Amino acid sequence: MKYLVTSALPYANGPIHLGHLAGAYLPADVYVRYLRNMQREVIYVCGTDEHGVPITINAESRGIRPEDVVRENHEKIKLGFDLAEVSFDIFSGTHCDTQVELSQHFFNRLNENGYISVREVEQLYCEHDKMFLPDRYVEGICPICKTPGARGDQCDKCGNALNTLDLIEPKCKLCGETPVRKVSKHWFLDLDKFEKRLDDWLESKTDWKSNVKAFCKQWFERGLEPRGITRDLSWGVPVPLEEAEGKVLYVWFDAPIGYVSFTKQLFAQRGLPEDEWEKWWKGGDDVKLVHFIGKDNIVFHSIIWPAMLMGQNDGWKLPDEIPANEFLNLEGQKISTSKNWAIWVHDFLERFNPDSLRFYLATIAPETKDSDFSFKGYQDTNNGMLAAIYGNFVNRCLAFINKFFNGRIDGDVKYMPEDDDLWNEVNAELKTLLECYETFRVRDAAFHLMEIGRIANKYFDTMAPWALRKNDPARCNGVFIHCLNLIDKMATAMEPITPAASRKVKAMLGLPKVFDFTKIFDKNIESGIQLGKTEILFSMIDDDTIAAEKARLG
Ligand code: B3M
Ligand code: ZN
Repeated sequence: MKYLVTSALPYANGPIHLGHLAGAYLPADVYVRYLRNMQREVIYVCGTDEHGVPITINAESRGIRPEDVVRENHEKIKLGFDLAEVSFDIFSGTHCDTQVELSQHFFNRLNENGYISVREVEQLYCEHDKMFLPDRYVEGICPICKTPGARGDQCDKCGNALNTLDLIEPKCKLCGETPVRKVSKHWFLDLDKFEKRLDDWLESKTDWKSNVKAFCKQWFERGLEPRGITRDLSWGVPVPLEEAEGKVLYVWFDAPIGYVSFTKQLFAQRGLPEDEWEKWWKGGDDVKLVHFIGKDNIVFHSIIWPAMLMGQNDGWKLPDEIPANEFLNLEGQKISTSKNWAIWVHDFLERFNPDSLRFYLATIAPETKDSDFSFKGYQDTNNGMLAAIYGNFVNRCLAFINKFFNGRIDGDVKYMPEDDDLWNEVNAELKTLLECYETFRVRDAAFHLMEIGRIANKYFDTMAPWALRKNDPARCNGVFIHCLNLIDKMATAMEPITPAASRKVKAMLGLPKVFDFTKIFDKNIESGIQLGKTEILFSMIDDDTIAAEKARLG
């Protein structure tokens, strides 16, 4: 079995915040690291989503080109992911030739296979700017709550989704003039033609998360209808038809195709044969395709994208798993980039340890319902769990061995029956932990990791090696061999969530930085071990630091 894992493509219209990281990237990265540690074949692909109207509006308002907006944000997003140690095999972007080629191919196949229809649609047109105005290019008075400043697609005041043509006194956002109504031709994906196949397919996914199932059910109850997949814009993938001059594919049509383009680019970079990517995307049951997303992307990944894949009629895989997460709030409020109620990943990680952020986000992962990031929670998790349980165990053991044994455990070793009890308990936790990783339960994984830390500290306290050192040196050695093996197990087991700390611990133990889950129940350390240099794993976060972070919000 091969694993093809993706995370939702972040829009190249701004940096990513902690809500993004917690929803679609950290859980995927934990899963991917787990798979790699299980020695399974896996690729993890992602990149920025670089088309769409918000990017062109942003560019126009700043008097720069969409390319520039994209490049600037791609760099910031990538920096955030690098600092957070999200381990993509490739992080590309959709504004590229591979994407144009593949997206046009997808469109053409759907068209040839009879899944695309054409319609005339009435739209607003600006005579001054000589262009059709996509919904976000129009502002006016909301027809529902009568507040001025409503956008063509939505009124922020009353929250209702709007139809651009219903806006009262619509104005072009570019020049302020009143647009006229004009008919434009658009192409539609006939989703209705996939209704039965999609429904059967979704029905077969009995173990999928309930949020995904519930969302799809609503859609089927309303009935599937053709969806517009073209826009009157110049920024995007041109519609590959002569009569569609000046039109591009809707950003949500080309975005998921990015997963395929990036796979193709990845294998090209690796110097593999041209058709390698097809072995993955058309690899049938040999491949498990897993899309990690936030809940706002469910319909695109579980209905529209599968329809696009089905409609190719030539052996494309359908998603096997769609772990969709709920949202992360911040200090009890919805994250809002416009109100500056957000924490930017690239900025935050200039000041904080990525492992402690990753671990805290794992403990509050919004898996079944929205959850809340609080600075107090972050501080408590870092200080009370990572530093006080994991860090403390590592530190107390290594400090003792350094102080009394010069960093080396040597000579006779005595083991006792209670050591077996220790390992029975620890191995049971490890077994559960692997199941959590396999089934995308990051929150539970973090819990079981701390359980192992608690068991380890309890063993140390009960064995009281400080007394054994004088009375029974061989038993003291035995206890420390177990403790060092516990440290080694924890470092291995925690790698998917706290990779940097795991690398540090391996170095402190004088071991190679290998995290092999297929050998997780074997013990690596015996008498004769020489420790490497020790360092602090997690430092405490104090109240002033937290107060300063809070003051930055809003
Ligand atoms: N860029 C939407 C989002 O970031 C979109 C995801 C595309 S995944 C193919 O919410
Ligand atoms: Zn205008």
